[in-house]
Amino acid sequence: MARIFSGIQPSGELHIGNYLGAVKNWVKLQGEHPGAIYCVVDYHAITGAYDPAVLRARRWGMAKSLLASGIDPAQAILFMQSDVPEHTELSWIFTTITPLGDLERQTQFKDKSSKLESIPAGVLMYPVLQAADILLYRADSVPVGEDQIQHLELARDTSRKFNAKFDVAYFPEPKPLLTPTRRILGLDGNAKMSKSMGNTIGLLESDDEIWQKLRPAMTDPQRVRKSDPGRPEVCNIFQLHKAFNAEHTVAQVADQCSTAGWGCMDCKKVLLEGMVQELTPIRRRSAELDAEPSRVLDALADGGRAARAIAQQTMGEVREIMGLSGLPAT
Ligand code: AQP
Repeated sequence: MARIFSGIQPSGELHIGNYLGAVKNWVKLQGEHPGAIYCVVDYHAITGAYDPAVLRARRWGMAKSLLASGIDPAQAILFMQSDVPEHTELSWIFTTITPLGDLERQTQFKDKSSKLESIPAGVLMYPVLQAADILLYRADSVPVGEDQIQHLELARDTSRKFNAKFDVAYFPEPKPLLTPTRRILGLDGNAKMSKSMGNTIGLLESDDEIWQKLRPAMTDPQRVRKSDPGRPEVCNIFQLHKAFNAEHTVAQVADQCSTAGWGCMDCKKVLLEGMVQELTPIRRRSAELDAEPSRVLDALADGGRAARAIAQQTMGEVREIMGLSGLPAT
């Protein structure tokens, strides 16, 4: 059976892009693949400037939001990356087989580094640590959004290089598991919805907060007046309808938009209803966890122990393969 691993950075609040592109799929997969492994990748969230108090709150908030979204510690392993030091150990080993040019070619590195005056080496090494995150559990299936495909290619290359260098068939070649909502755009309708871009809808926002964001959100730019027929296929709001509403509602929205029956505000109100229906149980579970924080801490402690047991076994085998343990042959 496939071994599932995926991670999420505690670099901000869990948003509907993360949820639709990855986390909703994690919840589905945990039922089909007992022992699926999900990680809050806090070491990935420290490559830029940050405030330790904010990071502390975000690590906790991310773990809580994942549990509220439906990650079940009885089915899946949920843990904090920095609780399992083997991630950084394997990452160092992988830096010794990763060509610098492969890292410099990564789109995310080019984007992030172009905005920085001084580039921390961690920004360049990010996909090496990500390869270690996945391969430490010898995972072969990684549920992610579309933006992670290039990083996963690098993880596959790393696996191949390690196996070839030491003439073993030890690491698998991890494949992405994508959803139909693999790339959610931000409310500007241009860039990817992203924690760092401020164009998100948080999973725990109230109905009113969501509405205040939906009201000005970009629709079909050619639809100037309510009487202009819209083009659902180019409208970001329509894409969100497909993610949050049932097929018959989506069909009605498409019809009303393209015949100018509804204006964009009417359409956004129907979207709000669909979102509220999906997000209300998540917010309720989050409030329950706020009232009982030990449930989050216990889940992370149990998950950390289970993850570490697998990680230690892998590292024992890796050290053996690499000549980093044992006595010389006589
Ligand atoms: N807009 C998106 N649409 C679909 N999937 C998305 N994911 C992120 N944004 C979208 C997926 O969510 C998972 C966790 O992502 P991450 O937090 O580890 O990294 P990210 O992709 O860099 O997320 P953000 O929100 O854009 O964070 P920042 O701004 O900190 O860089 C991944 O599976 C990702 O594909």
